[in-house]
Amino acid sequence: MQPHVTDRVASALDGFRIEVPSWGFANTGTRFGKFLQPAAAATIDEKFADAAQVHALTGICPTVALHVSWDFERGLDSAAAVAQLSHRHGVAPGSVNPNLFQDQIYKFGSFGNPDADVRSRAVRHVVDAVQIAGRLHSRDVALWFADGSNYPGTANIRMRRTWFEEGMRAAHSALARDQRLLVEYKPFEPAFYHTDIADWGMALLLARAAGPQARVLVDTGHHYLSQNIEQIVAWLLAEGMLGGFHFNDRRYADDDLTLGSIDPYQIFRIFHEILFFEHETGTRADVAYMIDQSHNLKGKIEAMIQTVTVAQELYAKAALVDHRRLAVAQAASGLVDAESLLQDAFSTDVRPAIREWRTARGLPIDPLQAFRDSGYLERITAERAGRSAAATTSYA
Ligand code: RM4
Ligand code: MN
Ligand code: MN
Repeated sequence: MQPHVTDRVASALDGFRIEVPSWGFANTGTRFGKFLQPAAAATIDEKFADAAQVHALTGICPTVALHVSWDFERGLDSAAAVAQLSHRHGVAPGSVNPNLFQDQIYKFGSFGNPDADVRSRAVRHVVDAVQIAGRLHSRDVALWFADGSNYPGTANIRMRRTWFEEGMRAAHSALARDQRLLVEYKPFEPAFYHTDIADWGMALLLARAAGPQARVLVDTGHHYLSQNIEQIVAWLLAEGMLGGFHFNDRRYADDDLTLGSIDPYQIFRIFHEILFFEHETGTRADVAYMIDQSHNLKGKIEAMIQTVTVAQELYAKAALVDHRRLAVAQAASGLVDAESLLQDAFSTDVRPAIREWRTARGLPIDPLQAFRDSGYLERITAERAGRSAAATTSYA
């Protein structure tokens, strides 16, 4: 391996962290059913334990995203216990995600519900989430809304937009100075006619309306097919409004497939836009990298380790793009030269450099193999089998 490749990969990876989702360790399913795994985590204690394995083996996942209704049994009153557990397992609480989509009261929406009482309960839930985040020293509260309608004419789209603005402002006003509100968008599902925050433009406008500490969250699965996600990323960076990512891959829509399993070049291009921005501005993009995947068929911890290593590889490849030469080629409209700089970086095998990086930091060179050798899966399978199959700690 050329020394400059090893060095560039190493310095890129030193600055790369990615957050794992608590719900990715729990039993989840499709609309049609769940296929239960005996090793699935059913409690927040077990989720932290599993996340800690991923962090111990990869070294780059120190935080865990939490969902309020799945991880905090007694809401704010559970915060101290959750903090204690995370401390015991050596991983920290990450983004806090309110659940505004599963309670019966949200049948016709949360922030966009025509019933003012439901709207204010939804806002209260978000304010609780902000307070939970405060107790846990978590910076980000990430909002995803299932709000929308299924049939034309059934919802006042403009009115709901106004209610959303009101809700966002109320939520923002609960933030401490160092906290952020991240606004996620999604074109459809569960609503199939209109979704209140359907795309990045709507999320951007609502984040602006919310206040100065709100940003947009890009979930890679939440786009129409063939949409140019890296362009959205570039625009949000230029606007100073990119807050973070929920990474996953998809073939069709919000499929929650393993990152890079379908289109690794897409993720590479996203990372490239961020690193190119950082090179040009001489700043570090303040972006939270998070995984949002729930594995129904793959082993959950294995899938998470696989995801983290793929993310690392794609980030390392993107760090190999020669920005100076790219700027020259772009300025001269040297199309083939410019494109080749991306392709060359993408086709570089960075795995030897990553192995060196791991060795130098005392990490296993093959985290997946190390996990298989550790006996952890066998141990939790035996411990967790036969209990809590029905525990609702995630969706479906
Ligand atoms: C949604 C969205 C949210 C996640 C839920 C569980 O599709 O991606 O980020 O919190 O799923
Ligand atoms: Mn998401
Ligand atoms: Mn999703």
